[in-house]
Amino acid sequence: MSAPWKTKITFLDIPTRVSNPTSLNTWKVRLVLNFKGLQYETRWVPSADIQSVCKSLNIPPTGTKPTGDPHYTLPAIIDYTRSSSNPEIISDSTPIIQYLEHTYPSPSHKLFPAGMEAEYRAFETFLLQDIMKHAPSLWFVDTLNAKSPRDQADFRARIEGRFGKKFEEIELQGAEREAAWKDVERALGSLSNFFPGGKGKKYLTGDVVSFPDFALCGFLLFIKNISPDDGWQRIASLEDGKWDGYVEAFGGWMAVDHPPAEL
Ligand SMILES: N[C@@H](CCC(=O)N[C@@H](CS)C(=O)NCC(=O)O)C(=O)O
Repeated sequence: MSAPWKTKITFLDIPTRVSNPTSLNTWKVRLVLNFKGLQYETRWVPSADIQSVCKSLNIPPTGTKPTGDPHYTLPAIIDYTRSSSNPEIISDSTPIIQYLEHTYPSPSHKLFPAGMEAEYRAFETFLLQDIMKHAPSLWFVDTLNAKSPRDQADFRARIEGRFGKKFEEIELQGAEREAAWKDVERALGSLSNFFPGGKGKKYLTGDVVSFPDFALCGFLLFIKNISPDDGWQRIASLEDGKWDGYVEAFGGWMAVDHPPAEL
């Protein structure tokens, strides 16, 4: 879908040492930027620099750390389209997508069809709580390995501080790991309960893409990019390759405008 807007948007994403970005939250926004055909330029910000860069650009924090300090995260966008001196500055993936949808709507395609708000919110909570709760147990080592050497040191120190144990001891092994995977598979298998109208269709809610699809595809791209030979193989083998086909349906919206500089 190509848009009539000539936008000037800076999109802040996190570089990795694998061939693609890996953050599910930044993918969610990048997919929407591409889907809407908006012009943007990626600014690559190593995760160790997120706080300092966000502060310097007046990007608001998205939460509060357990210490009470503000928590800065990516994605964020700075939209200079309407004003180069007073741009719109937005953080947090869902508010960013709501802003993009409101500011650059398509007359023929609503990402948030009316009346679906409660389902969408419940779905986001489900994705974060029922699936991403397993990230430390199943995917932290792959996440660490995908980061640049400097970000690896930063991530390791933060995670070990938060969990109070060595990084390598956080992931589950053996039967416990298998049980966690089974729970992820169960959760993925139950997705159609949220959107019964999408059963057997191309996207979650039916034949056209809508907001929850970008969130789900962001998660699937996270796994596909951090663990192409293990985690992704496992997900891709479910339900006769359903998730592989699902991600393929986003192929046109996965472009990365320019790669990160040498890490
Ligand atoms: N609620 C935020 C969460 C974003 C988030 O957690 N981003 C991660 C990357 S996937 C991040 O920036 N982490 C940096 C940090 O925790 O210091 C959103 O949906 O955008």
